[in-house]
Amino acid sequence: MSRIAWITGATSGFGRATAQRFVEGGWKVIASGRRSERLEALRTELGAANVHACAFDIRDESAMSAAIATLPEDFRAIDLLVNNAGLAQGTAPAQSASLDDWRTMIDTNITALVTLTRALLPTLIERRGAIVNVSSTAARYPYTGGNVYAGSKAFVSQFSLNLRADLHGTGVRVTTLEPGMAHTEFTLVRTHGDQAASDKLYADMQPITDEDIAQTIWWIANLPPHLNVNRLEMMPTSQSFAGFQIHRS
Ligand code: NDP
Ligand code: 8X3
Repeated sequence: MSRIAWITGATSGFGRATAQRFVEGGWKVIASGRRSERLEALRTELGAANVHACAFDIRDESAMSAAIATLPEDFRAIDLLVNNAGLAQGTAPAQSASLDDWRTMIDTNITALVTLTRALLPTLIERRGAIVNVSSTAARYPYTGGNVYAGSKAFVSQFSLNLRADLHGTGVRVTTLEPGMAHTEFTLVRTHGDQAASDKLYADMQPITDEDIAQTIWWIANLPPHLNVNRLEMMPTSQSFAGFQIHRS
């Protein structure tokens, strides 16, 4: 019988590539996101029997509950939750950032993630399943303009490690995946649709691809059950670290 993964943010980037990888590997996928036409296209591409499309805003708790309650019988035994849906909004420093942007990131990257996780934990425990939470290098390495986005990812990383502690003895595995720069719609979303800014960021270097992430999540999820990857940080070779900044008067 096929194993089942719920992949959030499956309309684009990491989530879509991960859905493709898992169906290719014989799993069935619950694909969620707001853009229903993209979910339907994915379902057509990967086969209606393999994909259940769930179009809802992940910040809407009642829509999430309805999506869970109306899962088809053959998509209920969830073995893997990939908490991938998320976003950055803005790059302004804290003192001039938009509070609306901050709230959107907190509601999506933190509140929605913990809400879905809490709702699916009984099933995941019953199935001795797994959770992969998509965090970021921003969780660990501060940069100007990272503020609430980076803070939200630090939450995701620390929540993942604490989930591991709480789930001790249940057989449920939890991993926090912390990628660096990857070429998806991420920067387009972060800049509120500035294609030139997105193109410029990824120019003349080789970012991580969504397929790289899909292969990594596939590897994590298909390790033998006695192995748990706690935290996996990855970067493009062409990205590394810079020094501290110093203000001189
Ligand atoms: P994309 O913008 O390509 O994909 C983001 C996905 O999240 C989309 O499918 C989007 O679906 C979904 N999403 C966002 N907001 C909501 C919402 N309110 N309700 C439901 N779904 C939502 O970016 P990535 O693939 O790059 O991002 C995936 C994850 O990876 C994010 O958590 C991001 O923070 C993280 N990440 C990205 C990196 C990068 O450099 N690209 C590096 C490190 C981490 P829709 O808009 O249809 O709702
Ligand atoms: C996305 C990577 O460096 O833009 O999480 O924060 S970064």
